[in-house]
Amino acid sequence: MRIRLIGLSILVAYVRANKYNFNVVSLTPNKNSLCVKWNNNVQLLTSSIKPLFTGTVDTDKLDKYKYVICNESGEIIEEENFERTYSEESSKTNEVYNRKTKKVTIPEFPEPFKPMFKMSSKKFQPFPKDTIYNVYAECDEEGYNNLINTPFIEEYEPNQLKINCTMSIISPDNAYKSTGLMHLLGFGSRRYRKLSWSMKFDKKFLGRKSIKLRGVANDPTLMRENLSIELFKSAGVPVQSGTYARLIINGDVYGLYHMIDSLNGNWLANCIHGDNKAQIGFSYNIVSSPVEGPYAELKYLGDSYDKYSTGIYEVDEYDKNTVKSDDEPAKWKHLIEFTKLYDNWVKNYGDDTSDKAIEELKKFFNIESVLRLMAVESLILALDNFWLVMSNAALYYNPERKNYQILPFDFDEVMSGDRDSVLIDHDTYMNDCGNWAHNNDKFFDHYFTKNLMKHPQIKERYDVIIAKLSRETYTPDQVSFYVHAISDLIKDDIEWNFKAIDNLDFYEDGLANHFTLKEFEGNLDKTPVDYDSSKNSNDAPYGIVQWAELRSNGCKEYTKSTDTSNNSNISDDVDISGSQTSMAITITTLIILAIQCLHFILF
Ligand SMILES: *[C@@H]1O[C@H](CO)[C@@H](O)[C@H](O)[C@H]1NC(C)=O
Ligand SMILES: *[C@@H]1O[C@H](CO)[C@@H](O)[C@H](O)[C@H]1NC(C)=O
Ligand SMILES: *[C@@H]1O[C@H](CO)[C@@H](O)[C@H](O)[C@H]1NC(C)=O
Ligand SMILES: *[C@@H]1O[C@H](CO)[C@@H](O)[C@H](O)[C@H]1NC(C)=O
Ligand SMILES: CC(=O)N[C@H]1CO[C@H](CO)[C@@H](O)[C@@H]1O
Repeated sequence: MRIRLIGLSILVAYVRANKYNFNVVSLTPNKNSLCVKWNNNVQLLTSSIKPLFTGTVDTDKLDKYKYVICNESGEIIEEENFERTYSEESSKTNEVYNRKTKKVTIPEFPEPFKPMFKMSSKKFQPFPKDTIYNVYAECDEEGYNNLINTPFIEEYEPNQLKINCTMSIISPDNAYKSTGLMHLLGFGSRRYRKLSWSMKFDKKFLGRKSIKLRGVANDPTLMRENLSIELFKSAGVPVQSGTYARLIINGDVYGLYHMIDSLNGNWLANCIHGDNKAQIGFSYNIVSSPVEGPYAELKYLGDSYDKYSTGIYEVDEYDKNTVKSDDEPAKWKHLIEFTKLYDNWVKNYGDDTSDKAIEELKKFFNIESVLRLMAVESLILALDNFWLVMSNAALYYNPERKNYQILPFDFDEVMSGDRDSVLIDHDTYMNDCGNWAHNNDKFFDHYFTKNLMKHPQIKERYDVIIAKLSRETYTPDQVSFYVHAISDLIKDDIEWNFKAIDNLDFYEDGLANHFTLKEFEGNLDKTPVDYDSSKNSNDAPYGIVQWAELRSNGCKEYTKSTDTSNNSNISDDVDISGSQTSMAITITTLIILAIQCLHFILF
């Protein structure tokens, strides 16, 4: 009898009390708690990894619910403005307060050329496509206050302080936490109050040791840098992957950020060489100061490293197994070698239009890769990058191929027309997709790119590349399709993002923008955002689709008689898909076949 009673009570409990799990990210985690509300019940959630709050509700039936901001005793302060429906799926997902959980398909751009690099490895994959991350940091208070109040120590001297932080990154299906260091990024970007940050982790995040959080504060669409990177990728140019993230540091809510990989040794090993343990080579940042100069022109300046270490180049990565950190000559060796090789090539083959000139250049330089890079820069009209001003790019010595290549980064002055740059001819640039960057020699003579493009075969290959990109990839239709898909993903965060600036009560002379949701939407398509000094520091003279239309039409016109039937790479025609295993399988198959033949002949 006793046994039966227990059995019955278990049965009753089983029928009546179900468990419902809730996981939700707070966007005000330092101020208040979160609760879940259903029917007329409210239950407090708890947080072990901020800003994620979790909890389990025991009740017989729960269908509709909401998250609410509440205080520690469960008193409601604010409610979400929509109702959610409970499902198996929602119980396993980290949801976000006041953001609908949605699935968005982000389209890919056509890739008209042969891939040249792995771009990822087993341990280092591009970020998942339809995710917005939630990044939260608690940093050493004193160091943090120092950075946000004085991003520049002197007028042109960036504050390089590194601060200790505990960082967590919450995605729909994961909650990550690590200690590490943070510092401020960039030069131009630290003029904005919506500061850009670097995070270095003690424990890897998705195979990464560090990430950059870029504020993209000057862009009403927050998409120009994302789109630029996707275009480089579609052309097969190795470039850092990215995604979007909401950022909160020490309770300061910064808004929506572009979270991207940093160009470092780990990225080089995984994305150029396709293996997290690969030996890496040497990378040098190319740093010019437009418009007065000095410019890093990749000119040979003699064999002494101190001619190069004047600020126009920076040694970024080198093989730490073979080179000691204080061995300056060894660290600079490859930059000097490259400029010398190129100098010799210009002297010996500068006026040689035969194929021999190309054969010789190919021996030490990845021509194909730089031409693809220049074609993309041309389409987006990159005002602060390699071709126009020799900046925001790196020269990399690739030890696997034993040649040099150019790697691009930082695209925050793109798709906004010529902005009256004195380096560009305002009247002709729109339809000029070959010489637009070589229009003004007054400030520097574009020694590197001019000598490259002087060769008819190289120019011809460049024309094929830009002809194909402007017809197949960077078309108004493809671009429109792409930006609207991203808009579906981030639209609900846009107003929150633009308003966040008013709650950052530091760095008062930092530049600030107050774009609106309407401006965001219009500027995706064909509506410019005019300059309004009463609320903004920036304008956006072309919509993204509008720019794609004007520029791709200009480049189509420019290449209207280009024959694109020969789409062969001019250099580095390697096959990166075939792995060693498939090679081994082929060899085994051949051996088996040979044995069978022998067998047939002999018996
Ligand atoms: C929560 O709010 C209620 C109503 O405002 C207040 O009485 C209570 O003290 C608050 N509890 C806490 C822990 O702040
Ligand atoms: C960070 O914390 C570690 C350990 O507490 C300490 O040794 C180090 O000096 C700190 N670094 C900074 C930049 O404050
Ligand atoms: C651009 O955003 C989309 C949507 O989040 C993402 O799938 C893609 O990886 C992003 N690309 C970059 C370079 O940030
Ligand atoms: C095709 O173009 C490549 C690269 O420019 C060149 O090396 C090759 O000779 C061309 N092939 C033909 C058949 O013209
Ligand atoms: C995709 C593509 O066109 N790849 C070509 C690269 O160049 C070689 C010859 O130089 C061709 O065989 C490949 O087909």
